Amino acid sequence: MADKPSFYITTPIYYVNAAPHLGTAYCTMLCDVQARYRRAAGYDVKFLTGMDEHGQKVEEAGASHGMKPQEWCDSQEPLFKDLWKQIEISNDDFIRTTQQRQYKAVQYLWERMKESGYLYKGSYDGWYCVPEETYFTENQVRKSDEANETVGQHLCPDCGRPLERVQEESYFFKLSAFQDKLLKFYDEHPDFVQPAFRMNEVRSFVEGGLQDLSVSRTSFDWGIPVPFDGKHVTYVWFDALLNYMTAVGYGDDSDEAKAELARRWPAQYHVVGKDIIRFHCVIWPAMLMAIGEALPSHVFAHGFLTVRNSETGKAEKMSKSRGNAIAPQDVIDLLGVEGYRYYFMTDVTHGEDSAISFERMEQVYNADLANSWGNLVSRALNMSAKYFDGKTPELDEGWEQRDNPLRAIALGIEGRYAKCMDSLDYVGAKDVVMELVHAANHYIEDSAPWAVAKDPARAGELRDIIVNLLESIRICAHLLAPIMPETSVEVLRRMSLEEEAATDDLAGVCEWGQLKGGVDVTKGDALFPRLASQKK
Ligand code: ME8
Repeated sequence: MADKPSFYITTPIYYVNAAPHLGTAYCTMLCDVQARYRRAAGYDVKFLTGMDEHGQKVEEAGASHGMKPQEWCDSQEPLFKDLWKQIEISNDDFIRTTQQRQYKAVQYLWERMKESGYLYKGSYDGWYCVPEETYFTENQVRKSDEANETVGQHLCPDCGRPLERVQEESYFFKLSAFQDKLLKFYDEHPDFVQPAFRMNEVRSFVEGGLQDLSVSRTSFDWGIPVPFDGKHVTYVWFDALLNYMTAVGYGDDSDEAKAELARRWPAQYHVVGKDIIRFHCVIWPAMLMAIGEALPSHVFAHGFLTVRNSETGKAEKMSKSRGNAIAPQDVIDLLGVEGYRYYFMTDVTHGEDSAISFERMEQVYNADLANSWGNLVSRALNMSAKYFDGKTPELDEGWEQRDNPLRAIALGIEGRYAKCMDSLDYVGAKDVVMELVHAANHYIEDSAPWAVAKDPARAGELRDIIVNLLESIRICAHLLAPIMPETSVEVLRRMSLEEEAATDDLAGVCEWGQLKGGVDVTKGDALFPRLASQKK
C-alpha cells in the first residue's frame, strides 16, 4: 500500500440522540462514493465515520429512555452500523468518542493547548443551545415575539429552539487571536471550502470578528475530563472535532501510530452538512493552528434534504424533531439499495438544499435505471445470447480500432468523468456516463440488429453491433461502480468479466478493446424492474 498515495476522507460523527435518517445516510453515502472512486483510481483510502457520544444532548436522550449515557450510546451503535452495512457503506474505521483512543487524544490535546498559550480560565455567562450544542451571545439570540408559549424566550438563531442560560467556570480557547491567520489561510487556499460559494459565507463570518470559545464545562459531567483540572469536562465540539486526527493515530505515541499520522494527516476531505460549516472551517482550523498541526485540504459542505410541508407548501429541512424525516428503509423498499444510492447521489445537487419526493424517486429510477441502463444491459446481453449461442461474439483482429459512434463517445469520457468525480460532482459524472448509455440505446434502434440478423451475408455487421454494445456496457459498469457497486459487479459477471469486476481498478477501463470474445453471457433477471406508480 505504501506506494499508493493516501486519500483520507471523513463524515461528521453523528450524535446518538436518534436513529440515523435519510440526511445522515446522504452525507455518509457522498463519502462512500468518493472512497470507492478513489480506491479504484489508485489511492490508498481511509474512510472514517462514527458516533459523537458526549454532551448534554446525548445525555438527555439517554435519560429520556431511562438509560445511563454509555448504556444508551452502546444501544444505538448497531442502528448506525447496520444501516451503513445495508446501504453498502465501505468505511474502513468507525470511531466512537467514548473509545479509549479518543480519551487519550483529547487529553493530549489539552496539554498541547495549555502549552500553546491559547488557553485561559474564565467564566462563561451566556446562552447555550442543547440541540445544536452551541454557545450564543446576547446579541446573537433571537427573542420570541410570537403569541405562543415561547413568548419572551431566548431562541436559537440557527434552529429556533429555546436556549438555556449557562453560567459556569470554563476554559476558553483564544479563537479571537486567529482572525487574521484564518483570513490569510483562506486567501492562500481558495478551494479549502467547497463548493466555492460557501467560502464567502465562512469568510464574512470571520471578517465579522471572532469571540473566544468556551471549551470546557463544569455544570455537567458527560464528557472527557480536562487532565489538569478534574472539575472540568471537555466541551463536546472540542472533543468531537479531534476524532478526525484520533482515528489516524493522534495522541498515541507508538511508532505505528506516529507513522500512520504522518502518512494520513492532513485529511483530503471532511464532508459535512452546511449546518456545521463554522465548526469545520473556522474553529477546527484555528485549533490545528494553535497546536501546530496541518490543516485538512478541503471541507465539502453539502446542503439539506428538504421535504415539502403539505400544509404550507414550503420546503423544510428534514429532521427528527419536525417529525418529517423519511426512514431509509422506506426508500430501500421502493427502489432497492442501489436505486436508493443512485437517486441520492445523482439527482440531488450536492452543494444546495434539495427537495426530495417519492414521485421524483420513481421518475428517476424508471427513466435512468429501468428504461435506460437496465434496458440497455438486458437488450444487449439477450441479443448476444440469442445470436451467438449464449456467448459474446468471437472478436476479429483489429476490432478495437474500427470507428463507430459508441467508440467515439467512450474515447472522450474518462477525463470528463474524473474531473466531476474528483470534485464530488456526481450529478455531472452521471451525465457523462449516461451520454454513453443513451447513445448505446439509440444505436440499437439505428442499427436494428434484429433485421441485420436475418441476413447471413451481414454476419460481420451483426457481430460488430453486439461487440460495440457490450464494450460500451463494460465501460459504463466500471464508471457507475462507485455509485452502484453490486449492479456493476453483476453486469460484468454476466459478461464473464469476473476478474475485472473484482479488481475495481479504473486505470484504463475506458480504453476501447477489452471485451472478452466467445465467453458465456448470462441473460439474468431485469436489473431494475420498472416501478408502477405508487404515489406516497
Ligand atoms: O452535527 N439533509 O451531528 P448530527 C442533509 N455530532 N444532511 C443532513 C440532514 C438533512 N436534512 N440532517 C442531518 C453533528 N444531516 C455533530 C458533528 S463532527 C466532528 C460532529 C447530516 O448528528 C449533515 O451532514 O447533528 C449534518 O452536518 C450532519 O448530518 C449532522 O449530524
